[in-house]
Amino acid sequence: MKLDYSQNIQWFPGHMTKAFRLIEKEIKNVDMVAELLDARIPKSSKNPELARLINNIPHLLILNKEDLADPEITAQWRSYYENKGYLSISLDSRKKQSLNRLIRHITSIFSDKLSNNNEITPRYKPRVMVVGVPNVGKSTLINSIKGYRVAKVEDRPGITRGKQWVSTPALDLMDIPGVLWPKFEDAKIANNLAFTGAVSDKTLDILTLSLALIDEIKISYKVKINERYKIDIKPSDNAVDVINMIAKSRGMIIKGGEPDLERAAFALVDDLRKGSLGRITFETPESENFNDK
Ligand SMILES: Nc1nc2c(ncn2[C@@H]2O[C@H](COP(=O)(O)OP(=O)(O)OP(=O)(O)O)[C@@H](O)[C@H]2O)c(=O)[nH]1
Ligand SMILES: [Mg+2]
Repeated sequence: MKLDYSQNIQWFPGHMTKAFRLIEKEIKNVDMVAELLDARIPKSSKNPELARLINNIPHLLILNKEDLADPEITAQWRSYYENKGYLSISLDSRKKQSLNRLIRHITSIFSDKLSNNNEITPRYKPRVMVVGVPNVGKSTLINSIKGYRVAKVEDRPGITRGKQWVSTPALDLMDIPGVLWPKFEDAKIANNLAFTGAVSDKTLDILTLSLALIDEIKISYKVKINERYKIDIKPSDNAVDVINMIAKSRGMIIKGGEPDLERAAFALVDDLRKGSLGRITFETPESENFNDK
């Protein structure tokens, strides 16, 4: 039996309303929106409100952190979105090769305007707004395109707090704070965003989150969990059994000899986020049936 490990995640603090208004206001000053999705959750990390704001400018979906996601499923998501009329690319925004591909991709979209550049008219440079959920890698991408650090990056959500234009030889990029949206369809989306680090851990109960995580991956990624923690999950084991097994196997014990489930939970969530469990994707286009542009 699958238990319900959803928790009431508080994920729309005041600064997000501000960030969303910033997008609304600035969208008329750009030629294109590049929306970063987390390749492990290409549905849950896609902003359902954004399409409404984008009129007649290209909307590129960048499936970022591809190094952490299952490559076959990433390819399926790209075709899924391209069939719906989006432009798409997948990458690891920390890598130079990825960025060269991205710059070529964007400049090809504006090839008409770029070919009109000549010595008399000023060089045309596409202005790109980089949006996405907190912690998805927007500032990392911008720093990589720039070639050195111009935007603050940390492995927790909520780092960028205001708008910043960054000018590079090929593109002008706008870095903005990460945004989530006030409404969400179900607890699964909230959990997916929390697993991958888009929601501040301060608002989460990590043990509850780890149980939901185990429930999501204990069948499809059983081998990876078994290998990582040197355990042997049986079909009858529930999430609580599994977190107990991880704690015991890792020698995480509290006074009185009981397994330290809290510590095991932190280790599991941390391993997932760092990629130590291997490449894991939480949703496939077939498993989803959602209304989209
Ligand atoms: N594995 C992996 N990690 C990445 C990738 N891109 C970014 N990161 C990491 O993700 C974390 C968050 O990156 P940021 O660039 O600060 O994310 P952001 O979207 O600007 O976050 P906010 O400003 O909080 O909205 C950092 O630890 C980055 O090193 C990627 O492609 N792969
Ligand atoms: Mg940032």
